[in-house]
Amino acid sequence: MYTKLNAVLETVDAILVTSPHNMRYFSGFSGGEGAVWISKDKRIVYTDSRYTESAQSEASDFQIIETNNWMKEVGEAAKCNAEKLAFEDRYVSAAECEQLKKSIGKTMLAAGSEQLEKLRMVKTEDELKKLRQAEKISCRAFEYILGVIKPGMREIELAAELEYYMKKNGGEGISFDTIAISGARTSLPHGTPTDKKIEKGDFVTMDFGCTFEGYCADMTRTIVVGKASDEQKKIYNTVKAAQQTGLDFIRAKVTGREADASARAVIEKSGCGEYFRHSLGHGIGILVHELPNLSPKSEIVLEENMVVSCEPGVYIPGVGGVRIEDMVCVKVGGNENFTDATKELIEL
Ligand SMILES: [Mn+2]
Repeated sequence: MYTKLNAVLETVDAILVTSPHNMRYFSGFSGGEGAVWISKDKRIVYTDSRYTESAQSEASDFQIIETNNWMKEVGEAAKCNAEKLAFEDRYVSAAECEQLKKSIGKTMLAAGSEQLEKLRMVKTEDELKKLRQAEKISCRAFEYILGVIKPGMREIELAAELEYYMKKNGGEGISFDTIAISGARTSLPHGTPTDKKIEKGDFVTMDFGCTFEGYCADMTRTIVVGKASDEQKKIYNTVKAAQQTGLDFIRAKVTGREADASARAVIEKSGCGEYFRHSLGHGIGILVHELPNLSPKSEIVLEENMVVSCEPGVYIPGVGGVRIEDMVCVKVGGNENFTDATKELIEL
């Protein structure tokens, strides 16, 4: 992936990568501690003795320098080799930035986070395989959990069951803290699971995903425990129709804003517009939230092999909410949906 940085190296002499996810993406090194230096003629992983061996095998195209003070080493390299050094301005703390400035002397720093993030938007076939697999394991976890959910079960148990299943079935970790909420609490778009017991008649919303070889899954389903009321059916069907409209719209050459608007129009028409207050979706890769955003402000034009979520929701305070989320790969003229779990209203 470091070859993707050639475009950035037209504008700066070297790039300093320090966030764990970008170190892994651009060099292969997954230890997360240290720094990666990439210039036209040098590729270096700086890390300490705990990671030397894994760095050597994971970042085989890179020189590995074992050090307890990478900041000092980078400073020396910058002084000799770089007038202008791009760094991850969104991940370096103010204190580290001060230290870095002292260490590199007259070398100028250039903000690089946004450029680096944009390089990750279009996925390779290998990345798509990993994302597909992560989502597949997560979909199987959803099917498993349908046989487990019962009135009296606590939200936190439900979250634990989902995570346990995913790790037992090929997931290496979780993409983010599992959301499993029930009843009126489903009006909280990002509510965290509590010891509230699931009751008959509750909506249950589960937003979750595992990681597979460093790549994140992300999906959401809402079900009803017991018979759905007419109001619950109405909310569910509105969100389902909006989600389908978004899925039918997402393709190469449309903007994130247009994709968002397509699904939002369906919810607005139903009279629930004020209850859909987040954006339609986001990019997914080594981070569960990355570019491009599908939001009213996003002018990014979608390209083939970007991977995005499509996740409209309606959340009515005091009543409850529904979100349905799939993860799709943008194609010319349409998209490939990685999420194969049913969206029929499930009444358990
Ligand atoms: Mn999501």
